Amino acid sequence: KILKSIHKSAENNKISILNSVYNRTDLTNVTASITRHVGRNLHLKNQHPINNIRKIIEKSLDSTTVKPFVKYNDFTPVVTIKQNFDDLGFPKDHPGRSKSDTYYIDDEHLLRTHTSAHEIECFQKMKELDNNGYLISADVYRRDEIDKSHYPVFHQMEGSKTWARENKKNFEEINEEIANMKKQLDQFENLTISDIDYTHEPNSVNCKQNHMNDEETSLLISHMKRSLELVVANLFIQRYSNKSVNGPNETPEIKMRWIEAYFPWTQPSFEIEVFFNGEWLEICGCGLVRELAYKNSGFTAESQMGWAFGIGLDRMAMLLYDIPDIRLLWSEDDRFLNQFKNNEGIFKFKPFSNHAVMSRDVSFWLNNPVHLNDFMELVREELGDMVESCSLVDEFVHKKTGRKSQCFRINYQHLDRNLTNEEVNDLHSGIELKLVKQFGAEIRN
Ligand code: FA5
Ligand code: MG
Repeated sequence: KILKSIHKSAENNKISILNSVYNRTDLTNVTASITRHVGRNLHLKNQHPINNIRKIIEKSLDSTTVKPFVKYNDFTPVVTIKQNFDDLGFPKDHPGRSKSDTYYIDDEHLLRTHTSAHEIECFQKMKELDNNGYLISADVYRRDEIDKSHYPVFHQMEGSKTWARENKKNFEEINEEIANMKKQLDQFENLTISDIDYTHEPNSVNCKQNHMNDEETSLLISHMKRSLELVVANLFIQRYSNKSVNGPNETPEIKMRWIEAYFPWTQPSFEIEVFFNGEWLEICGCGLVRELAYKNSGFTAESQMGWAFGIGLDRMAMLLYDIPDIRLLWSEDDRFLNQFKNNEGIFKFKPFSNHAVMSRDVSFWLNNPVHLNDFMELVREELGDMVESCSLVDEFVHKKTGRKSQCFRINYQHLDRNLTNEEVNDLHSGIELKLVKQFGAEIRN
């Protein structure tokens, strides 16, 4: 019996992901409900909406340039802290690094939180390949809340283009490509883009980089913006030209706008937003690659100039196909998958069921604070995809004891069938037990 328990605890101290085994440390917070998603690769799954979006974006970007972008679509999701954060210039106290936001495997490894984790290695490969553009698509992992548009695993596409600064020929090429893209953009009727003036005081957060002059900076910003405007236009035009989406006489306007942003490895940085169903949605971050990133890739100081972007594929898929719940993207149900058979275009998804949502609240006293994302993780671990959403509905501190009380509402819903009252009650008791065990919570009745 003792031997058995020793064996079990030794196993519990290890995590295995993609044929590698890691020893748990104090930093480890990745769970089985997360590692189960590794290897699903929805961005490469034939006739899947995420794969369709990836291909449309790849095609759009390849149309802007003579040499097609090099595609990297199967990088492992296990990366080092150095790759995901350090090499990209993330400050040591950046919130993205915290255990509440990121899935750590051990003291050195984590599940990448973005495709930018591969930027440095791609810059390095670029030198050997004699190609100045690449695209990466991959699964990424973030600890987050639970609702219809958030899932701890999603997919991003990253891309970048780089030129040597001293080669005058490159400037001709860039100008030609910009002119070509403008021509393509002009062909879209019903496209409105609102740009922002880029006139920044030196040394402001989003000013140009020191080693690049004004001409280089504005040329590259223009090349980047036109490339990404084309990507967005090519995605939305497919949706809007589909008569199943709109009435036969309607051609809605594609409206996008540029705003300023911040990323540690780009400067200046921007985001593109699209006006959709009455609101502005942020869909893509980008910027001019910082000198620091090229230097970390082994380039001579000040020799390179380029841009990079990252776009979320799941959110684009949900928007463009009208997919109402992000969990559906992971469904193996024929009623989901069959709608995408033999049609790689964009069309309106027909929801096939709306199984009952059953709500249960849980209230408890806590002696120590628990991060919201830790609560979400416990719920995910217990319920998997049987939770539609989960939120904190009430919170207060007892005046005398100083103890905190929290109340969470869990909305139970199975994607494929109705849950019974009994099932939900059992699941909910399971959550209560775990709260007591993991967080030392005291359930209030
Ligand atoms: C990034 O991840 C940067 N790596 C993007 C980048 C690349 C900037 C290269 C500059 C240069 P951000 O966290 O904003 O940035 O995510 C980028 C996109 O991923 C978002 O615009 C959004 O479309 C998508 N995204 C982010 N979080 C989620 C989420 N929880 N669920 C679904 N999609 C998400
Ligand atoms: Mg963002």
